[in-house]
Amino acid sequence: MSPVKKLALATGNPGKLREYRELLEPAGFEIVPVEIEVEETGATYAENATLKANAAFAATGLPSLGDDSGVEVDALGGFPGLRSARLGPTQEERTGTLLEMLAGVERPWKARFTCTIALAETGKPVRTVEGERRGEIVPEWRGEAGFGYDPIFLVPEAGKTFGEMDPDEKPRWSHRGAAIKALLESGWLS
Ligand code: ITT
Repeated sequence: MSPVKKLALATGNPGKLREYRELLEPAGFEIVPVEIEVEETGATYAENATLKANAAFAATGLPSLGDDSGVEVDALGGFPGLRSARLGPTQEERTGTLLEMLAGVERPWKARFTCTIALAETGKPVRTVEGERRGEIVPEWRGEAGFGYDPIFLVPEAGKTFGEMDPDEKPRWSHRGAAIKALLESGWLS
């Protein structure tokens, strides 16, 4: 068996950390969480993911991942997008704010979730991969699994919100599952 390879992950979000562990540990990686305040000043998900990956790399010297994600609602012109973490002080308030903005807008509230992962490591430029999932926002909370906006994000093909999916089911449908798969298939981690 090849030795376990350590990967740092810059995140303060326990839900994200759980998903990286679930997908990358079986592939032979140990995820070392790095909780550092990174100001998300980038103009794109890739720039923010790069800021996070670079911060974890500076702190650990390990190959390091940064993840920047967001939900984009078609009827709101892609809002909140890059600002998904800033709609309120708690996730409950963020979800409430988004639903308030949509009140009165005709359904379905089509949306997409996107996840960009940056990899920073010694001697190489930072590289990024991306995953997305299209779906729709629903007005009531469904399910308690997952984190963030999961209970209000419906995957129509699955007939469930992310909040109603088991931990091993969400990645099969999710933006993050797709991005992590792309990262594994890139060969950059070998
Ligand atoms: P970091 O420390 O990794 O930056 P964060 O929660 O600030 O954690 P983002 O800026 O990427 O991360 O998150 C944007 C928002 O979107 C935030 O409210 C997240 O909870 C939410 N979010 C991200 N991925 C999600 C997912 O898979 N399901 C539901 N909500 C998600």
